[in-house]
Amino acid sequence: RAKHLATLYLNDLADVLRDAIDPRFEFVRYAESLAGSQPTFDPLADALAAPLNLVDDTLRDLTLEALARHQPTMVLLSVPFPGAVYAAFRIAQAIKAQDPRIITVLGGGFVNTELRELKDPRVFDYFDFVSLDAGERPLLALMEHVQGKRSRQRLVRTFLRDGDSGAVRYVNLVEPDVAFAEVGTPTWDGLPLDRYLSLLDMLNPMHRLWSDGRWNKLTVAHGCYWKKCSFCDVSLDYIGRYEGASATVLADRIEAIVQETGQTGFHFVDEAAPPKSLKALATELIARNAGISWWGNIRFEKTFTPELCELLADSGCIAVSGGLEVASDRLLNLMKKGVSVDQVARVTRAFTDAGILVHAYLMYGFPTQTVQDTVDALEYVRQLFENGCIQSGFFHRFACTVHSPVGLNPEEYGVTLRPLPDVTFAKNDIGFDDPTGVDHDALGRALKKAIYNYMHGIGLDEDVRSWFPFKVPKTTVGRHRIAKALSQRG
Ligand code: B12
Ligand code: SF4
Repeated sequence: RAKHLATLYLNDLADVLRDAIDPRFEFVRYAESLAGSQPTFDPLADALAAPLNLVDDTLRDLTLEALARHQPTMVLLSVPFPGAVYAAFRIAQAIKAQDPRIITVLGGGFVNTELRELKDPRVFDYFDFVSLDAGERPLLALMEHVQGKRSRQRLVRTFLRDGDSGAVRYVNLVEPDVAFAEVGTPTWDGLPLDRYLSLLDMLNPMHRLWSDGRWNKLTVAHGCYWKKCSFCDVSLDYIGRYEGASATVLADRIEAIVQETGQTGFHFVDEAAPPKSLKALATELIARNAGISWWGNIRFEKTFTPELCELLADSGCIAVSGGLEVASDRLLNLMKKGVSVDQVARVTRAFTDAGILVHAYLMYGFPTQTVQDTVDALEYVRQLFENGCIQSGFFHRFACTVHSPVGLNPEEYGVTLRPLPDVTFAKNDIGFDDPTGVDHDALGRALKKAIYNYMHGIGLDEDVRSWFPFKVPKTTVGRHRIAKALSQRG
């Protein structure tokens, strides 16, 4: 509670910064709208041309301090989300103003997702190179280029500005990526690990895992072994290219990280950690008596038997999150999730019984979703809480992206895409029309209110219609449907 109150106090300070200095200020998602799905670089260019405010000034001072300390010849900036982009460009701007000879390179999840059709040469006033997808091979090629051992034409998955025409070029000499088993162990060497903010703005235990305290980050595999869900960016390398590593390699990485950081908490940042690898890893961790705690994303698939959940718990698993998406068998089928609501109930209950916290990612507004589907999905969610299957959840509004099966083949999902303007910068979300014509915003507000209360154990025995401020149909789901599914546990 003390930490929560301290976080609220920090949030008040953020309000002061927002009102007095920079209306875009946030601890996370800073100036996110300048970058996310922004077809042109104009908004970001305007923001970067504005005089530095107090926050920008502070960032510039920190950048210059780091330059003085490390004297780099090349600086790599990683932008995972749109909310990290503005700061990355401000850092690059400060570097180039200080010493234009320092080579700056941009990469990371945002770039991999949104900048695949980059055409605006102004980006290269800040960055010399922009790299797509897994960074190891492109970076090795770039280093050889910098050392004069490789021409610009032979770079790997790299955007650059052509010296003669000034136009943006994408160079991709096809070379195999470094295998996941060979990429090595992540390092945090030199970072002030004790000085990151630990925030606790929501008392929900899963939200707490995301923001409070520090977890070593590691992936169990590269990509997703399922790669079928129709709302997911399965056409992108970080989902679509699946590669694993042996339990010995993973456990060696874990031991090396514990040794370096002195910290034993791990967040496996896979989109969906593969159950077979988790089983092998858990067995190895127990054999080595590794003494770590870990959590991560999974698919709620039937391979996670009660016995496997017990094994994972014994190896240090404290929480899992996974997609139940729209709790409706018709829609789970349409989205090719490969799970049913009953199966999710049994799997989540097995995790809970093993003492592992379960968070469900939920979705609304999927193509063809009706008001009845939404009411029924909420009834399922209510029963999952009531039956001790899940302890935490969040409803996200479905967003169609250009890289997902829905965005690529909208007709298969009964929707039509709205045309996009010419894209020279970021491309990701795309508007669509669903003939169902449901007001998902209004329904979404009710869903969010309901789940917030369920997480606090409130309103679990009320009719789900009571959360909606307007008339909705009665649920068609039997009142004891989940209890029945659980009793059929084999
Ligand atoms: C873990 C994760 C989170 C965690 C982060 C916890 C943490 N503190 O680390 C949590 C749950 C908090 C989170 C939150 C969000 N996330 Co997230 N997250 C991920 C996820 C699954 C893994 C990231 C990761 O660590 N990968 C492992 C590392 C090793 O890979 P990597 O960072 O991509 O790096 C490789 C390459 O990109 C490249 N590379 C990286 N940087 C650089 C730099 C240079 C110079 C070079 C050459 C190469 C290079 O080399 C690396 C090694 O190959 C990714 C998807 C994914 N699979 O990557 C989404 C992802 C980054 N998240 C995404 C989103 C949208 C969000 C949210 C906005 C979701 C939301 N609506 O709330 C929030 C943002 C929160 C915020 N602060 O703004 C999107 C971003 C897409 C976009 N449009 O930009 C991604 C790509 C997933 C997706 N498609 O939806 N996320
Ligand atoms: S949503 Fe998750 S399980 Fe489905 S394809 Fe994407 S990463 Fe894999």
